[in-house]
Amino acid sequence: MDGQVNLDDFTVLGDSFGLGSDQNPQKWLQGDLNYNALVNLDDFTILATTFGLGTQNMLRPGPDALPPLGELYIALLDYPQIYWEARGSRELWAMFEPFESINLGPIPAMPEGLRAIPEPATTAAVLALALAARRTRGARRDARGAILAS
Ligand SMILES: [Ca+2]
Repeated sequence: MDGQVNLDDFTVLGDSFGLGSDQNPQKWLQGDLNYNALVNLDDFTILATTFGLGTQNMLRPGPDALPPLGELYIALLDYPQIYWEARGSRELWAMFEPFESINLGPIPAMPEGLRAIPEPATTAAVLALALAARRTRGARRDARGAILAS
């Protein structure tokens, strides 16, 4: 973090990603770019948005030169957690999608934690809706039954 946003900053953020709590607040120097003590996708979004500003792309000169975000995309492939969280954000991912299509490296496997979360949550939500619907139907039938009985 030296005034230029570059791959060193991403590495720092990547190594702190997911860390931070009230007891263990992360610092700006550790990648907490929005000063909320946590290092998460919000911080990565800030980094990605400002990535390459104030610097020339010196990483890969010549015909293979990529824009800075392309270099960030390649670095991202080594951080599955950030990669998959970033993919989950449509706005953020729009910045990286062009690089995904030119096959710059193997896509990391989705981390266990991320794979486990969405599906049971969806299943639970569907079940809750189904139960609520059944309860509503049951209640209506009861009410009608009560009217008929009286
Ligand atoms: Ca933060």
